[in-house]
Amino acid sequence: MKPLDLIDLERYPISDLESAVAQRVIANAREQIAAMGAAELSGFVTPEGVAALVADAESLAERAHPSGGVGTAYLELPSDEWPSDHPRQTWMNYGVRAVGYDVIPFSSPLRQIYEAPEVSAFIEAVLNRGPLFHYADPCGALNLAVMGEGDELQWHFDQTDFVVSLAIQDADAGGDFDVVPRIRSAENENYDDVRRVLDGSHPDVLTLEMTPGTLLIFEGRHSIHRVSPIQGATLRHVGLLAYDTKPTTVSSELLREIRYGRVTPFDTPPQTWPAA
Ligand SMILES: O=C(O)CCC(=O)C(=O)O
Ligand SMILES: [Fe+2]
Repeated sequence: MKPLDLIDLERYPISDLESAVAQRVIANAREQIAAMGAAELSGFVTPEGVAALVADAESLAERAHPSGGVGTAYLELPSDEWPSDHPRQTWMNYGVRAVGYDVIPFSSPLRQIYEAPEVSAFIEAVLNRGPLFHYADPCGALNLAVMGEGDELQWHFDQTDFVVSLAIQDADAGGDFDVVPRIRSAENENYDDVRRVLDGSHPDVLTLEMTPGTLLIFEGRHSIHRVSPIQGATLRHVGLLAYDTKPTTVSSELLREIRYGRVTPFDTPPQTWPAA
């Protein structure tokens, strides 16, 4: 299958962005982002495409590097000046396994979708922030995030302006993508409301469906979000497609070490998993 064969081109005619249908899809996605910080494009990948992505994810999952521990909503070490009950000092558990870009073979349908120029052009049109580039990090540009029983991602704000994710497989229970849209802004941290999210008393938590095949374009810098703990034996698979408005941005070596267990990427995707 070619990458565009995996995508529902009738609903999402991304190879003809000037068409009336594409223009409507783009306008609708922009409205969703303005209202809730996220555009949820359900059925972006066809059921046959999802089946191909699931088979691929199942074969890649054993290569995923596990990381876990505790983190804060701000993804940084808090300074001691904050009181111990402050959101910046609130530690939460996380656990996730990641397959890095350098390990994903050229034949992977996930990789083919990421590398299809039509997909990038469509996302660029929706975000409307000028030219977009594939993230330049050899490990971080494209990830398969694998989450199993007990894995979760703590409430956090992203350090990037946007994240594009592709839902591949749901867990039996849990693994929901929960979000409180636009809870903070560049001018106002709104710690009182953030505290309510962290202690479970915030009234306006939205759960986004993320049915397999959904493409989610999400602005996470100002919208706090989490992945709730996974229950059951079925793995949750999500593809994370990274872009940047600059062509040269890469991850720090520390982040690579934590997330992928190595600093130096493979030159080409290895055919067999190297011994540890
Ligand atoms: O796995 C997901 O659905 C979201 C991941 C996420 O929030 C992140 O990578 O920052
Ligand atoms: Fe995030």
